[in-house]
Amino acid sequence: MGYVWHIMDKRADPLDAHIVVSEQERKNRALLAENVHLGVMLLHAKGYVVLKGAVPDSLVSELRSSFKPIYEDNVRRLQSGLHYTEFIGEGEDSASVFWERKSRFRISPKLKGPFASPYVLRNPFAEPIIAETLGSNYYCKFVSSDTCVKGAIKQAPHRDTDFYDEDNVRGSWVNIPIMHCGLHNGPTEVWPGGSHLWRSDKFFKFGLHPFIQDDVNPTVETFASHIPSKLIELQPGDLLIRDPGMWHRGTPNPTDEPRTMLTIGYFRSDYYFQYGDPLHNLDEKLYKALDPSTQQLFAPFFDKTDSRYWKLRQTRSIRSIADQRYLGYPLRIALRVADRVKARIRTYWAT
Ligand SMILES: O=C(O)CCC(=O)C(=O)O
Repeated sequence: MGYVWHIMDKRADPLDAHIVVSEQERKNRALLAENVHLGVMLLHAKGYVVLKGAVPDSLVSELRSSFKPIYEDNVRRLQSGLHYTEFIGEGEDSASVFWERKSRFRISPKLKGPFASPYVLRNPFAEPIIAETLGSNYYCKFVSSDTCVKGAIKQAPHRDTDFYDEDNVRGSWVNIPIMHCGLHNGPTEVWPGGSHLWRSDKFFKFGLHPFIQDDVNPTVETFASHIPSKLIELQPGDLLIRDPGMWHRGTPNPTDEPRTMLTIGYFRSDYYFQYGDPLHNLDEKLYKALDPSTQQLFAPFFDKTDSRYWKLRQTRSIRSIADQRYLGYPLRIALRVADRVKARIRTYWAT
């Protein structure tokens, strides 16, 4: 078989076996067919796949140096009290939109400079794997990032999307480390091998709700402790594709240096994911300046004839009220109550 494996020695953990993009594949900007097939099957069966050498070193350096002042500016805004981040809030002229919870920053950069590179937005090596998984007309709902700083807690194991309860997965996440995201600085822990394909009925019946991120979730934690997990190490140049349904969590970063990876969310064209806002990344001008291959990923949000255009604006209107610190309070309470009622109804139907 022509697969290229990255195995340190014969006793190595198979979960450390990744697809290494060869020199020739890099030159052709395309994976060999057998690596595409392997990538699709790993994403399908294991829940994630790592492509090594999928992002040029020079681009990673540029991403890192461009991200640094954005992060520092956000920290300044946070420390000065100018930015109320439980709900997103936005500085109009800013290079990003962000929120922070328990020492984890979610920063959505504007898509210009290195952040607009096709290697970031529609990576040529990830593209055929995602297209096979989601259908070739998949779209991008957000380009965000996960920056974990000292003080962050170990998150509860969680899914980023609801149970599928059907045959199709609905999305794929791409993580691009802009630095060494190793075992030393808060690696992502994953529950590989099918957790994304688990169905909801027993979970709801027994009160296991795997949707809490930045807090504890003892029932889910106990359950997850009986199932093998893996801490994922990512080097600059690596690209991780993962199923947002795969159970995972962020872990603490004990170092003084913030750990950042970009997180990009893609979805099947027939599924609308509520979270994420491409207008945090793009306005009309930035959208028009995108490379045509990447522009298409965001087209639903700039085309008035597409229902996703209107759904996004409707969500934005509700959020603009909810985001107001005092005036939005009743609406925030109502939304939380609605979530709880929904969870109760699901538990009721599952029992
Ligand atoms: O930062 C990480 O390693 C993962 C964060 C995460 O899983 C999340 O916030 O959903």
